[in-house]
Amino acid sequence: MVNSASMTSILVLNGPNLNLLGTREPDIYGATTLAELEELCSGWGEALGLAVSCAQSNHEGELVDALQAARATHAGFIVNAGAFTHTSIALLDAIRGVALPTIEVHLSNIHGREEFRHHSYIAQAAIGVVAGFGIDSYRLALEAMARHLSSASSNAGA
Ligand code: CA2
Repeated sequence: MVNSASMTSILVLNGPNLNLLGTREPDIYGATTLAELEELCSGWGEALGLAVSCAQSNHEGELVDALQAARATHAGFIVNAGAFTHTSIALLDAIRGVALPTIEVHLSNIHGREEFRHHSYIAQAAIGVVAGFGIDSYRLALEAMARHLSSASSNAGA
């Protein structure tokens, strides 16, 4: 049993329509529901020494609020902003403003899809992007976050 009080907290934030995961378009987004994905993220995080909390909203302002509110209690963000990835300067500004390490994730390979999905505003503020591996994109992002945070802390004061 890991003591979550001693673990680094990470917020996994999902944007619009991701509450529909597992219910439609399984050919693109897979058959795993959002609740199942959140449970998996908690388990993957725990194995990496990360306490994962999860949130989802269909509303741009609520996503901005969630990022700002998490600043005091979290060490980094894994963000799938859904379609707001391609449109939202507000989310870009929020991630820049909060200034915590952020990894952008996508279930699908946005670069292999329609042209309008190729550009991401979020990517400009992210330390990295993982896309195209279905729910494994989140697992890979959590692994990358754990490595990033541990190398950042071992370099602190160097
Ligand atoms: O591939 C991803 O993770 C996306 O962020 C998903 C967004 C899309 O707009 C981005 O371009 C790429 C769409 C999320 C919609 O999720 C649904 C899930 C199940 C059924 C319908 C929509």
